[in-house]
Amino acid sequence: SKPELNRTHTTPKPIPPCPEIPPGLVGRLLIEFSSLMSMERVQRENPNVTEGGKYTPPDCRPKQKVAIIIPFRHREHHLKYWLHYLHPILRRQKIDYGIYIINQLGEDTFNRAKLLNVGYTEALKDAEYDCFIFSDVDLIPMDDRNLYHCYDQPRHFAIAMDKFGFRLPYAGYFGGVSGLSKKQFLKINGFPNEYWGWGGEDDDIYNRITLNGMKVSRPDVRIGRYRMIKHERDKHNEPNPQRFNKIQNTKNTMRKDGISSLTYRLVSIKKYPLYTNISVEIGKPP
Ligand code: BGN
Repeated sequence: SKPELNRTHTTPKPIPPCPEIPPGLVGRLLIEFSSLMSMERVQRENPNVTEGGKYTPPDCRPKQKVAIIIPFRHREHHLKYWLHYLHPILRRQKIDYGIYIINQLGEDTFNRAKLLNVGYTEALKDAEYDCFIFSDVDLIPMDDRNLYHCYDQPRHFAIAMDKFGFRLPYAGYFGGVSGLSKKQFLKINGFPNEYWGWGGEDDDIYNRITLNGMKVSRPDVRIGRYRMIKHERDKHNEPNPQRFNKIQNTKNTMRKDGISSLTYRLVSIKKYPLYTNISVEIGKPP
């Protein structure tokens, strides 16, 4: 039999579960978008992120595996800042995560919620995620105590954005950054596929949550603060004139329109050092 000393040397240390509150958080962060940013710099800053934008804490076992889904088209400049700020935050938060950019190909009308459904589906083909965080590419949390994992109820993270004076714009707001467990997501049949153009899809998701007997969970208003990167209105994402009617009908549409009715054409999956890019054709409004 081997001597005791030798055995302690070769047996891997058991890794403890991650603590409820990560010890290395710093709290309020300085977020600005005026310094030059390059992907090479962000890569150099994040050598521990593995191919496709994956990370697992080396020193503890997280309870959840989190897919971060970003709907995307023509926002390369914003993506650099998002990766620059979020990778270090998520690392301090001890999150086991992967980053998925869901890129809508072509120039037909943008469809944020359908891209989020695609992200959910494609992330699950890649790994066994239990939690899905849906984030716009231009939203950066200003406090790392806003933990990017899932909660007992569907979570709204971006509750105090600079453009709304660091307050919720209305009680049922669910836009910007939100998170649902796999179970919560399936309970609402995912997100609507039929909101083409800007607005209303987040309100439809909020309706789905409350109509299915769940309640939105939110951080403290001092912690759920966000900076939005300023930008011009996107082309081919005009305000959807049907949105006012559609959000009145969630109860009748949610069972047929959702993850159960999702169709799209997968064109490519590319693994970059800091994220996975999934390019898809999702069609156009009827
Ligand atoms: C709301 C939009 C949301 C958007 C927020 C914040 C609609 C539906 C008809 C009222 N909802 O008014 O989609 O996230 O503003 O900009 O337009």
